[in-house]
Amino acid sequence: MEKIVILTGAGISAESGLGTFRDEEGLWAQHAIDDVATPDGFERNPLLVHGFYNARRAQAAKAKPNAAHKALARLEQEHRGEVLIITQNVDSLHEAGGSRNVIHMHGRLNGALCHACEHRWEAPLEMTPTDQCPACYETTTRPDVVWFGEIPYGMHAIDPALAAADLFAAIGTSGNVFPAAAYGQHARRLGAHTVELNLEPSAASRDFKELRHGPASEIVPEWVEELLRDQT
Ligand code: BV8
Repeated sequence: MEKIVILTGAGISAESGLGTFRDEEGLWAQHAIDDVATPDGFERNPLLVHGFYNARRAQAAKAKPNAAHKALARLEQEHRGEVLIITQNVDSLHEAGGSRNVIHMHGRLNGALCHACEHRWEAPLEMTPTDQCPACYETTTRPDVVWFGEIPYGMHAIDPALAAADLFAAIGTSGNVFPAAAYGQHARRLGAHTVELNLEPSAASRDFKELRHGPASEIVPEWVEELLRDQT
């Protein structure tokens, strides 16, 4: 398996203490998606949305990568071919776990963006609606994340990577958010072997040839161990 492409979602960071979205006590249970993860929601109430992201930024700052993040970094280091992680997560636990080749398709909690001049910088722990953009001084700053209705980042790199993949894995994602939720079906149609590693079957399980269910911190290291053993 030369080229390995791995899509990750909130489930890979669950055991690091970061909330998922759709589990019963998940982030969306406490906040309406429309209010905190859409441009209109931000327009309506920037203080509420900054508060939502400030709380997650503070939580993410204390979180540590778990055995699943570290196993994927080991795979990138020891696998002979290329390993690319496409993450829907806005935390930086893949990088903290040692992964280098990571695309944050839904943006990053630690990123800040100016709506007026498109300048990007490392976000402070707390962002407020009156922050000034360091480049144009407008008070049009926002978290550099991709909200519903906005175009995900990295599409120019993601599509060719899916086409070239020999192995596509989805880890810790419920398969509810597009375009990521269609990547398994897409990669399979383009010839990749597909595997889903998740706590339980997802909405996209039928797209995957191989299903491995259980906590990521257990099943991901096992899976990586097998991949590296088979390559010798
Ligand atoms: C787009 C922001 C066009 C950052 C997020 C109607 C109107 C408008 C749009 C649409 C529409 N219908 C469909 C769409 C498209 C829309 C969409 O998909 N809507 C859904 C709700 C139907 N998508 C968009 O708008 C996207 N943009 O389509 O632009 C376009 C597209 C392509 C090309 C050109 C143009 C933008 C989507 C991005 C939205 N932003 N977040 C943030 O706040 O974090 S989405 C949000 O959900 C997060 O990014 C999150 O990553 C993502 C997906 O959730 P998951 O990661 O899967 O997390 P979830 O909780 O759902 O699942 C966790 C899983 O882990 C579970 O299965 C659980 O069992 C498992 N798990 C739990 N614990 C463990 C575990 N697994 C293993 N171990 C454990 N311990």
